[in-house]
Amino acid sequence: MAEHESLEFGKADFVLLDNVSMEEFMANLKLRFEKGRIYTYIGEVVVSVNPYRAMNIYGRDVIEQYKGRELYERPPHLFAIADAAYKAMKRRNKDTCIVISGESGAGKTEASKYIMQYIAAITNPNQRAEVERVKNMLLKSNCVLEAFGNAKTNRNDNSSRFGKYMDINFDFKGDPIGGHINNYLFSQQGAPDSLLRSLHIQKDPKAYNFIKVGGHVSPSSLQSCINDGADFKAVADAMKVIGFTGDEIQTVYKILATILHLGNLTFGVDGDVTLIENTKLVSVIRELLSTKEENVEKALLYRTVATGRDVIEKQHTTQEANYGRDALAKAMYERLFCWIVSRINDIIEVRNYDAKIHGKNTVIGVLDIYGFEIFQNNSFEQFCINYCNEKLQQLFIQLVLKQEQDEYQREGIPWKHIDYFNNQIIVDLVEQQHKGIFAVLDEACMNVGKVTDEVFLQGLNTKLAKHAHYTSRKLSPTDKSLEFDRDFRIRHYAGDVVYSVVGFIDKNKDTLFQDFKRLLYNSSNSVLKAMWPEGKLRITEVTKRPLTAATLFKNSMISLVENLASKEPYYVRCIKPNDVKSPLLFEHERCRHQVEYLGLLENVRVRRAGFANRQTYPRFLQRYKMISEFTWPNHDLPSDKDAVKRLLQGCGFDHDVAYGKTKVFIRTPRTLFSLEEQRAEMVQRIVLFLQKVWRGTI
Ligand code: AD9
Ligand code: MG
Repeated sequence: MAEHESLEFGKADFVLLDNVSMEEFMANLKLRFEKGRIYTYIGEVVVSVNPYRAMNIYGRDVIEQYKGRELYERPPHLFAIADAAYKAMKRRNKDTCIVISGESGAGKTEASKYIMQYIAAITNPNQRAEVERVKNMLLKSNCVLEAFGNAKTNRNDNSSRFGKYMDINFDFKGDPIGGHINNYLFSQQGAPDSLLRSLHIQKDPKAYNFIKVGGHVSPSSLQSCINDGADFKAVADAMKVIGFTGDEIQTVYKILATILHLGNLTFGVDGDVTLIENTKLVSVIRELLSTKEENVEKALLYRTVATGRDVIEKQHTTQEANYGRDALAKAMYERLFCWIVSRINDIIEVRNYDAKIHGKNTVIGVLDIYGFEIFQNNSFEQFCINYCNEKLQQLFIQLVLKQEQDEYQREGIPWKHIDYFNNQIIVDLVEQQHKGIFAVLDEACMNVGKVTDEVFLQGLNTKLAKHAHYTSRKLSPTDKSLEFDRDFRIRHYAGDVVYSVVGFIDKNKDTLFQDFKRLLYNSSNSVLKAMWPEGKLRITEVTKRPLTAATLFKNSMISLVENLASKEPYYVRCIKPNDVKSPLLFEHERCRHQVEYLGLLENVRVRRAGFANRQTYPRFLQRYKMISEFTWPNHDLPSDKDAVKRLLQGCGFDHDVAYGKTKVFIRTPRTLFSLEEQRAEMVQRIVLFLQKVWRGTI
């Protein structure tokens, strides 16, 4: 129950709805959005609706209002959640995490930035230089990652093309002393074009003049081909501040330039010989990569294959050469991004060993990850994203229920089981060994002989024919939603999604020819070389297949969830109100759909089935003592618990509450509501009384 919020703005907590129905939920969400109240609670979960306009609610003054306060004392806000996570960490010495979810453009990244800003603002009151340095680096690293990892898409002008989890480490004083970033990138995401767009580099050949042949790339000339030049300058500066060396920054430019040139490279044929049409570009690329010219050409036109003990060179067809070139550009960009993340991690890692060994070192994690996606055409990427959301939903179910249960247990309150849909069955459908979808996909990729998407689909149909959450065109031929033979459908917790198998095999395999890895490893540029350690292996030494994209993703999701599960979670659920970035438009159906698949109604129900509100006895008294003669202005009962009992009995609410060891639990929101109303009335009376005293009329 938040202060300073009147009903004119709707209910600040969905738990307070008269009836938990979709209609009431939506009406409240809409009303609040229209009144500029973009945040609403479900207990301790923040539901946020993207306002698509600058809100004057993130300033220093607002930060001050939330600092050290309890959740319900102020209007719902991200700062309140950030503060709750920070307080829990500091007071109870617990690792906490903030999980931000929602679909593309819903406001996750913005939310994560406000949360970081809040934490930066409330820590280090003594202005310790070392802590300021760490804070600065953490904030700057965000800027660099965004520059390389975000792109303009049709859904979001600044879309994160990677999921990000950032741990911030705090010392015993509660000041940040370091951090660590994990990124969740798809091995096969995006074409080089879109990756380049992410840097605002135009694909206009005229813009390529910035590279002076000779390998020197000057930042200022690079800028001239960047739409938003100042952005890139800021990024280079940020990299310098974080601690990237001059050589490293130069190499970053060179890699970006190489990717640009690769995009311009074309292949042709002469008889049965495949050749590069614009050979001048090969020299440029050679310069940029500090390798030998013939090696570049060879890697682009041939692949080395080991047949038994023999090693032969096989010429690419033009199609293969095109494919190889694109794979190289993608792989270079991905590797660059991952390298940047790992360099940032080296730099922001907790260095203060004293703090590590002697002091307590606790963590707040912030997860900004892609939400559930249903597109017109859903492919491997959507499949992974939606699997990720199944994992997070599973965690949410476990933790929300577990947390409630733990708290009731701790406080000695009887607990009654709540029914909910457990999506473990879908998680298993995807990740189970041998018969899960990822396993079937990996198996199909290992096939000798025919490796096609169709073979994969057949595998699914055989292994999963009876699974309640899986079907396909073959298994349900009359189903209208399955339009094509290539379609299969998963019944996700958030709804049905039809996927097309086209591209699954390709996207799952590491498609980069070994020759490129060796080429890059053999560069005399030590920074570049270090990015490609696997290029060290000779062709005959490459025995293991690299892990598939599905396996890598699955492993990273499993460890992410393990990590989150070890922490106390706080949730931010972001909703996108419309598809046209309008601050005014609340598209009902669009929002309803999100509320549905984020499981928000279920969330409200779980929350209400237990106790809507809980407060420690002293806190409760502080807030409501004026409504009872037994407690105002002070009570003379043996304990605060007795006083709270007396107060609630006096108001006739005794039947609706449970008394725990340290907290009072209020079952229905209505009770809390009445208490609030009575309180407001008393406050009003007291104010009037004081005014009279003041004016001397009493
Ligand atoms: V994606 O999955 O990375 O494509 P996000 O991260 O959910 O997506 P983002 O935070 O980038 O979305 O928000 C999209 C845009 O909405 C921003 O660029 C802002 O223009 C706008 N936005 C989001 N949140 C706020 C806010 N609290 N105040 C004002 C906002 N504008
Ligand atoms: Mg984002």
